[in-house]
Order: sequence, then structure tokens, then C-alpha cells
Amino acid sequence: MAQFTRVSGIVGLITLQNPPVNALSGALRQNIIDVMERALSDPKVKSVVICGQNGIFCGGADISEFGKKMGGTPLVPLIHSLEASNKPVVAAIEGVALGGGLELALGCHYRIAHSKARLGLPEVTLGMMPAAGGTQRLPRLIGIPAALNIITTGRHVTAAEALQLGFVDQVTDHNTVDAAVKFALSVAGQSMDARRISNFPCPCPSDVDALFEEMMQKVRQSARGAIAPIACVQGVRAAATLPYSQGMQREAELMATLVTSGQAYAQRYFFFAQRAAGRWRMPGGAGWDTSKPRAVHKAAVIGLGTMGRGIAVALVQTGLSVVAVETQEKQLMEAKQAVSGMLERGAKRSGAAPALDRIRYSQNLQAAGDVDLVIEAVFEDMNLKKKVFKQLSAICKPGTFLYTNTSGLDIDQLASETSNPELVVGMHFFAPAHVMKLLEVVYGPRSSPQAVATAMQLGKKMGKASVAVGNCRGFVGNRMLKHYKDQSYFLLEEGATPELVDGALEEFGFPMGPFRMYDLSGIDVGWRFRKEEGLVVPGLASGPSARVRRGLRYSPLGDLLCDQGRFGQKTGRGWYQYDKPGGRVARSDPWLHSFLEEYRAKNGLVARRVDRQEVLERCLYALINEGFRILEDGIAAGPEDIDVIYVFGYGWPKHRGGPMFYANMVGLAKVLERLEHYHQAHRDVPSLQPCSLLRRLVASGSPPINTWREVIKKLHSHL
Ligand code: 3H9
Repeated sequence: MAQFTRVSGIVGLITLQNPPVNALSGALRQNIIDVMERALSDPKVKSVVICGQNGIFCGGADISEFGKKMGGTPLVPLIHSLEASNKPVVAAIEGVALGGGLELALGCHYRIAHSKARLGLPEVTLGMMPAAGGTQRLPRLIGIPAALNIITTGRHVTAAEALQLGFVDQVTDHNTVDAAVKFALSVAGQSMDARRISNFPCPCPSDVDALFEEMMQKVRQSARGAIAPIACVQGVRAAATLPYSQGMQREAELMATLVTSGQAYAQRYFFFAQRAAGRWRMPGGAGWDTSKPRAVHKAAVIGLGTMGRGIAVALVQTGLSVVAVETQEKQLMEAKQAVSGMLERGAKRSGAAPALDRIRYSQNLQAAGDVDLVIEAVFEDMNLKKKVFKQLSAICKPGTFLYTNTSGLDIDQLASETSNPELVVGMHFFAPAHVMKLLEVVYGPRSSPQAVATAMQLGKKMGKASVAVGNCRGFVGNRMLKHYKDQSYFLLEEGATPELVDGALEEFGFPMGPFRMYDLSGIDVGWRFRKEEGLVVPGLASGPSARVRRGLRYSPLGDLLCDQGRFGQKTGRGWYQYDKPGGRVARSDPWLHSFLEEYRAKNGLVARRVDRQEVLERCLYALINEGFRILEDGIAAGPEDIDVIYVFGYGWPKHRGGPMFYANMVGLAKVLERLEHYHQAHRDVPSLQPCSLLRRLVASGSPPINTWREVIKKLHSHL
């Protein structure tokens, strides 16, 4: 687990060995203590180097051990014993030094890092805080503002930045262990009194109170109810205001509250959920472990609207050569300018040169003839997409993957237009496509495992959380969202206001409630679509038929606003009012409230008092219920997939783990009981009727969420 050897005669080399990331499990911690004692008691050893096997220093504490009974020596005394050593201890950092891994390195007297190494304290992203001295040592070493930034964001820092900030002493492009051993030889025999960070005074700016006040406000605003970032600030504040030993005590107290909190539980679950989603599987068994992706070098993007432009940027940034096709000349010119701008801004941020020469523009679909894959991103219209797919099937070289960016159209219908339907897969990007982390990879009944594997790998290369899902209207994310949206409208009809609904959901942790979201994205989008489908009947504002579509309860409220030209932010009026068209600050609108009253009166609806709890239960449980249906249908393989989709694509607060995790936390029996209650009260809303999988899970004693995949598999095998 921790191997000890002597190198260059006098250097004790300790190698952490706990694949895959040398996480500091109880056993490894105990081992480090044992080998360190050996190194210190060996008179031939004059200095020590700590490194990790397989080019990785250490990925931090073993996340799977939190919430369980702790074994082995805790990390804090281990790090203290390293720091207290009279023999110099040098950390040789390759790959990553994260969380407890960086804290271990901060306990060493020197840190030598490889130029490609990444360092950071990402505990906050797990709902926790650095609690092995990270909040006390880092500010002492690099100052409060820089330490606050690293600890409250959890971001990974490059070796170059770490050197500049001063928490790495040397960066090498060569063998890091060799460099560290050389360094250890050069400091052997020296006193380490001046190198123990815990003895450093904490550099305190004169306006320390103002600094922390400002930081606390900033963190509270962006945390959306998450408690870990606040505890991180409090921990660093302790470093600034208390002696080291008391600061450590404060750090331990804060962590004790965090580590047992529901939020930390949710975020640790989410860490493993992301990895579980990567282990995708199609019905029939093909999946990540059996299907090899094909190497791709050249891609085409068809259609350069907002989505196509973002996708082209993401592909170029991934290192592919891209042909960007747009048949309209004006649109092509505009897109070229916009894409170049995005690439230049991206390059500026990353410090690289913009790869403008990797993208070529064309007005002709024939330009896609020699590419390895196409991502079609034309307007969301089935007939148009079918036409494009038919043409692409004839133009592209044999074997070219044909991917479609759609937010919910039937992949199999598109595949039918081609001569090789197995090459067709959906790639549902989220706007802006080069920024948003989520990608739904949608397999149709005829998609080949290799076409899916290649799309999944491409998504990963783009830095996306890619989730493989089955083909159905709206796929996973939008199919569930429909029911959340429906409830938001029904609540207005029954007596709520947009302010109440948005307020409740924002307090829950969404960055934006539904009505502010509709205003932002444009209320007219769905209205235009429904008009084309003949579902909006002009002038039909009242009477029973206005509130029924396809035999189901329907709220025409959004359509009625559009009839009045209130499309949202872009027209300066929507569910709220704005100071001008395009304005961002939503203000309550008395007109809207009168409009709602009139609407209710015309439709014979009597407003009743709706409270925040009902808003949460109706909107969230309707969405969750659909999540269970999706699991039942096999559209998503497990609850983790749904949770990843909702956190990365739909603003679900990460500290609540995702909708399915939330249902598990609330208790499935409670969710079932509330759904039954609401369905009883709204018989014309079938989506509130509890789905049979939820009933079966409750009947089988509400098994823990990490067993649902297996339970569902068994249910399917009995069908
Ligand atoms: C902490 O340190 C608290 C301290 O302050 C002490 C308090 C007292 N533990 O991501 P990958 C697994 S909190 C357990 O696919 P990559 C992971 O599940 C910790 N397991 O690879 C996966 O398993 P599987 C702070 C871990 O190359 C496999 O390793 N540290 C841990 O894309 C490969 O992972 C962090 O937050 C862990 N610490 O990325 C760092 N780390 O194959 C968390 C990974 O079965 N880790 N695994 O699915 C990471 O950010 C990434 O894993 C890393 C590698 C960048 C290291």
C-alpha cells in the first residue's frame, strides 16, 4: 500500500500504492505512518520523498469511506507527524494532488510538481471542506484571498499557477520523482524549522473583516442553499483570526457538521453517479465495456444557428477538423464571425492560440463527403431533418456516423431516411453547446453499439457529462420537464402567482424558477410550435374546451400571453415586466395579476391559497414520477443517469443530488402518498398518478437508491 525503498544512498522513497488514484483509505494512512517511522528511524536515511504510483500523487481521502466507521490513523495526525519530521520530506507531485492529497503535500516541507500536474482542494464540490489542515495551511502559505478562491471553488490549479501562487516550490517537465530525489539530496541534513507551514503567521490584510464579509455575501449568493462553501469561508476565517491549533479545532468542528449532512451525502452520491452514468449499457447488453468507439478526426456540422455554432466550437476545441455547413449565405457569414469570436475568446481564457485553421465553412452539403461523423443541427423540424438525413446518407462516405442534435424528435424516423440506420444516433446538446456540461446520447432501436460508443467518447473528449438514453419523445430531460412545467401553469390557474412558484423553487435551489425561465427562453417558442400543430385556437380563451388538449388537462395561459405579444424578456413583458425589451431584471407586473384573475373568472375557477410546500410537491413529484416511468420503460438505465441529466442540464441543485436521489431522501412512501393525494384532487392530470415502478419499490420496502438498477433489472426480466 505504501512502499518504502532507499534511493541514492540516503533518500527514503515512499510510494503510495492504492489504485486507481491512491486515495487515502484507512489502510493506506496506517501504512504511511508505518513506513514513515521506518524512514525516520533508519540512520542511513537523511531525507524522504513521497510520491504516488502510476503517475498519480493522490486523489485525496477515499470518498467511499465517508459516512462509514473510520479505520486506521486519521489524516490530521499523519500530516502532523510528516511536518514534525526533522528529516526533510519532499512531495513529488505527478498527475493530481487533490483534497487530502494536497493537504498531505502541504504537510511536507517541499513540493515539486510535474508541469502537467493539477492541484486543488475540491472538497466543497463534495459538500465538505478541506479538513486535514487545508483551510489552515493554504492561507498561511499563499494568503487569504488566493486560498479562499481555491477552497470555495474547489477548482483544479495548474502546476504553473501553483508555482506562481507559492504552494509549489519547483515545476519540472522531466521525471518528477528524480527531480524530487535530487532536491531531497540537496536539503538533506538541513533544519526544517522554517519550512513547517503550521508555524507560519497567517498573512492578514488590514481590512480582514470587510474581506470576509464580502466573501461570505458572494458565497451565499452563488451557493443557492449549499452549506459547504459557507463553512469553507468560516474555516479560512479561523486561520486568519485564531492560532493554528484553535484554527484546526474549528476546522474539525465545521467538518463534523458537514460530513454528516444530507448535502454531503447527496454530493458524494453524485460523485459516484457521474461515474456510473459513464458505464452505460444498451438493451441487449452492449455497453461501455464491450463496444469500442471508432477513432474520429474530421467532423461536419450542418446548420449554423445557435446550437450548430456552439457544437462547431466544441468540436474544434476538442482537436477535430471541422467542416461547418450552412446553406444560407448571410447566415453562414454571421456564423463564421460568431464562431471565430467564440474560439478567440476561449483561446484567450485557456492561454492557447485559437485554432481558427481547423474549421472550414461551406454552403454546400457535399463538403461533408469525406468526414468521419456529421452532427446535424438544423431547425427542430422533422421534415427538414428527414430531408437532410436523406441527402447526407447519399453524400457521406460509407461508415460515416450520422448524429442529430435534437431535443426530442424520434431518432428512428430519421434513421429510416438513411441506408445505414445503425449509424444514426441522437446527440442532444444544451445551449450554449460549447459551455453546457450535459450531453444526452440517444440510441434508437437500430443504432449500433459502436455509433453510441463513439458519440459517448466524443462527448467525454468535449468535457461533457454524457448520458446514454433511449429514444422517446423528449428523451429523459425534456420528457420529465413537461410535467414540471404543466404543474407550474396549473398552480397559477388554481390561485398561485409566478412570484410564489418561482420563489419556492428558487429557495429549493434552482437558479431560476420556471416563470423567470420561460421569460428568458421566450414564451413564444412552444406557442409557435403548437400553432403549427393546430393546437392553439385563436380567441378560445375560456370555456371547458380551452383547458383540454388531446383529452388531457391543458393550460392555455402561455398561449394567451403570446396572443398579447408578451413573449418574455425579448418583448419587455411576459410573466414579469422588464424595464425594456431585452431587459434582465424581472419585476412583478400588476397587469399579469389582473389577467390571472380575469382568466380564472372567465373559466369559472375559484382561486385558493397555494403554499410553497404544495408548489414543491406538485412540480417536483410530478417530474420525479415521470422519472420512475422512464426507469420502468428502460429509457434510462438507472436513477444516477437521470440525476446527472438534471444537475448538469436543468439546474437541479447539486447539493440535493438530483430528482431521484431527492425522492429517495424524502422517502418513496411519502412521495407515493403525496402523488396519490394530488391525483385524487386532479383526476384530469394522469401524470400525477403514481407510476407502477414507484408502487413496486415502496411495496418492496423502498430499497436504497444504489440497488435500484438491480431491482429494475429483475423487474424487467420478469416481464
Ligand atoms: C478529501 O480529501 C477530504 C480531506 O479534506 C480529508 C478530510 C479529513 N476516493 O474520476 P475517474 C475513483 S475528500 C475514492 O473516473 P479521472 C472513481 O470513483 C476527496 N474513489 O478518473 C473511479 O472509480 P471507478 C477530495 C475515487 O482520471 C476511479 O477512481 N478529492 C477517488 O477522470 C477513477 O476516477 C477529490 O474530490 C477518491 N478520492 O479523474 C478528488 N477519486 O473506476 C476526486 C477517484 O470505479 N477525484 N476515485 O468508477 C477526482 O476528481 C477524479 O477522480 C480524478 C481522476 C481527477 C482524481
